Amino acid sequence: MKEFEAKKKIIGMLTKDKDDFVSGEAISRELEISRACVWKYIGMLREEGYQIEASPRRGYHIGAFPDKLYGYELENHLKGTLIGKKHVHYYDVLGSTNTKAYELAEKGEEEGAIVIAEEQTSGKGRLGRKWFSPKSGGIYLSVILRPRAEIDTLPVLSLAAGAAVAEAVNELFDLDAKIKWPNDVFVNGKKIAGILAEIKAQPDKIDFLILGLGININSLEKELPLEGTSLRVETGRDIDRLNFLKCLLSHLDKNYNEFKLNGFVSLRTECKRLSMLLDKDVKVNILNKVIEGKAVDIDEKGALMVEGKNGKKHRIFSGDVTLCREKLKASKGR
Ligand code: BT5
Repeated sequence: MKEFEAKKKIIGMLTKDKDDFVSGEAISRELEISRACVWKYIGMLREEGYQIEASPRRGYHIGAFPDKLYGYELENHLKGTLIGKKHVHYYDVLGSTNTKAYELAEKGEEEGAIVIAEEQTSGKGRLGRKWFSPKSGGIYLSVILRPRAEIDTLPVLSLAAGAAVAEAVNELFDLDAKIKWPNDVFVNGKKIAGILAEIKAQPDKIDFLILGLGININSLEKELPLEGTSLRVETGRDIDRLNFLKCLLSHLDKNYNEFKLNGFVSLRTECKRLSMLLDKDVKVNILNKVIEGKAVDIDEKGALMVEGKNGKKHRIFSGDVTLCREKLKASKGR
């Protein structure tokens, strides 16, 4: 049995009834491994930070969990059926989880596999920008997807991922997270998460899509750029990252399923409900062009519709958006 599977099963047995002890014999029987092997895995888990008490007569009991996203706890606690259910690739440090996921996908890793790192040394944003990824401050996650869909339908998956982050924040906390088209999640006017989708495709077929999510969880203000915030900063308390990850993966799985079944139809309604831009005056930077106007819709392909002062409607597929209110605030601050 592979090491990850064995540890996952042991944690599963020890957390079934957290107050109970589980005998070494029961674990050895269930996993079909020797008692010595059970002892070896328990030792490894302890080294990874799990507090596991051993009593000669009663067996093993789990006391405390480390603040690490190893992923052993995921399979049994996720509501969804695909994302994060099977393969979790965990790293203490990576350059970028998206780059690692891309490499794994090229080698054939399955849809639904996830890559998680405690820290990224070259976390990527869009267009060569950087993503601040302080150690254990956030969740740095990439999901491998292999959608059977037309390539022009894929941009909505970034929106669906942003919606999943906002849904998880709003489910677990008394906060009002909003999505900012095309790939940001905001809380109280500051950026709490960003999404980076990367695609490998042939003219007639999508090989895979890597959906990268960076969410600021316990990062401190001083570890983030001025425009960023974290759940800890907004709630004033330490957040259980594993609990948030479970909730996030469940929403991500739900939204991806919805995409596979019905495309962007009901996801569009949800994205519009969560949007912080609709009905607001915005300025959109698209490469060397700037469009100003009111954000009036997110259309059926996920494009942002902006109505200019002259009534002309612009259909925007990518770009950086600022709220005109933000511009005012920024200029007042100077
Ligand atoms: C994004 O790009 O927002 C996409 C971020 C995706 C990060 C994840 S982490 C897991 C996976 N692996 C990766 O290597 N990346 C993905 P963009 O819209 O271009 O925004 C980047 C801008 O956000 C930067 O230029 C900063 O202004 C700001 N920023 C950087 N780090 C931030 C942070 N931790 N919190 C808030 N804002 C940040």
